[in-house]
Amino acid sequence: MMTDLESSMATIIAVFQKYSEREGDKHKLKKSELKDLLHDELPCLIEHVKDQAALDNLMENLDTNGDAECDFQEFITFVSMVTVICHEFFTQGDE
Ligand SMILES: [Ca+2]
Ligand SMILES: [Ca+2]
Repeated sequence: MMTDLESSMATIIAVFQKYSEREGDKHKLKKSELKDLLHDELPCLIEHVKDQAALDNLMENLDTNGDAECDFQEFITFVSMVTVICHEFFTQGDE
């Protein structure tokens, strides 16, 4: 029996793998896989990543080791950033 947090972490890993294993390196997201993931899993966010230039820019920012792919560590950094922004959004005005 997993806790909510444990199952959330397992879900993030499963979502990453679902897209990363589609093409090329099974453990990394190439740009087209990242695009599909954002499109299907973060539809609100993709509103801001409409054109190719915005996607290129996002990939460049995520790809901290410069191998032109997004590995799990780079992905989870991105997910935490987005989660922090969501948290701020939902808690603003509390104080
Ligand atoms: Ca891949
Ligand atoms: Ca990378």
